[in-house]
Amino acid sequence: MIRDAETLNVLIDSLRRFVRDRLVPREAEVAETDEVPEDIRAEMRELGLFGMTIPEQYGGLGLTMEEEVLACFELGRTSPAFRSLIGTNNGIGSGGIVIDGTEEQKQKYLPKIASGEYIASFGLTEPGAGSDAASLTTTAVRDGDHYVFNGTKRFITNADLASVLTVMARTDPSKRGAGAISAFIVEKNTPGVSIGKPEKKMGQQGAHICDVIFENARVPAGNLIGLKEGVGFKTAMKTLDKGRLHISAIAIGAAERMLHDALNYAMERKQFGQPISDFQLVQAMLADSQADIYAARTMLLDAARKRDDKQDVTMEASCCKMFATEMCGRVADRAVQIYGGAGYISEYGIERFYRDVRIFRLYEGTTQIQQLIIGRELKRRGVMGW
Ligand code: COS
Repeated sequence: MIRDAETLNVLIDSLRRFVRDRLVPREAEVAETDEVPEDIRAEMRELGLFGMTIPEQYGGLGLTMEEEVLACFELGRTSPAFRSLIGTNNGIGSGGIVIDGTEEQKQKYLPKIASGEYIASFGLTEPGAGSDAASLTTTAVRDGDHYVFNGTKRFITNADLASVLTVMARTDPSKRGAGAISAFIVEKNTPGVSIGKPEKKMGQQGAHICDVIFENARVPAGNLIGLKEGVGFKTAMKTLDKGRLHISAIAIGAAERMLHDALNYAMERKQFGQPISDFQLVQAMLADSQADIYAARTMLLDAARKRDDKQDVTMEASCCKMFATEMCGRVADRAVQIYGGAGYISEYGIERFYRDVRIFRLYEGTTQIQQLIIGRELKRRGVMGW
């Protein structure tokens, strides 16, 4: 749903210029320094990018899902590390509070997340609980007006920069499974919360992931999201349904950028006396990529509109996440192929994208988890309603 086309066009236009003129020229620097520089962060705050999806009454732009997807197509067209900095505030880091938080929790945290004063992270994954998220073992045991946290979260995006984290923990350690999991807002400066060193990764330098360790950390009972125990796994899954649409849009933006770069390269690079873009085998790779991107864009916009229409999009979100991220991987591979030997050399930039986009098929649920969810939903819903 687009609320006001004119206002949205202004936003999309300024995002396009910001990405093209301010972010793209800094890509190599961010990869080299492993950091998004402060002047860029400040510009992101000024543009309201930390609060794109947070409702307007809490200081955000309140974008609908369709609007968010259109904005993310633009943001996706540069190194994913830039998007990662604002990604958790707009998605999994704030989603639990937006979807299931109490009014008091929203008023306390969302304005600071929307302005970028706070970075928000999402703590679901653990050393022993990745795809099988419901097997998590971090505990949060009630003790008077507090819950006492113990355990370790792993690969937590932006944890080193975060002020607050949405953390899923087991409030009834005697019970296994999803029903004993609750979601909390944890302030990082809580005594007993510590952050590990950023991991060395295959790509996306400038975006950090770290362990978060809880050792008898006492979190106020008022920070239990929605003040309801036992529904934290559902909060996490609802947050991920939306997050998967967001990641799909970023993957599509990245694929567009790689196709743009590969096309330009193919039109300039001459072999056998002519630009390689004149060769039909190169055109086939360009054409397959364009058709792939078009298909992903179309399906994602459809899913986003369905979500805005309050329909259940669990299956559609998984279809989009699976198709868009696998598609992005195919486009990355073809782009490197079109560059030939230069595709393997750092200074051409395409090998960096090739590495950067590999994570899209892993985080917020691997392709195999998306297949599992689609399979389950198909069994539940059927295909044609007969
Ligand atoms: N929206 C709302 N509720 C949901 C839901 C969704 N999308 N998905 C599951 N639930 C509910 C179920 O309805 C069930 O509720 P009841 O107990 O009341 O029936 C409960 O949550 C448990 O769900 P389920 O039985 O499906 O859990 P499983 O452990 O079998 O599997 C999967 C869930 C595999 C789908 C889940 O663990 C998953 O998505 N794993 C990947 C995690 C992930 O993306 N990690 C990335 C880390 S974040 S970067």
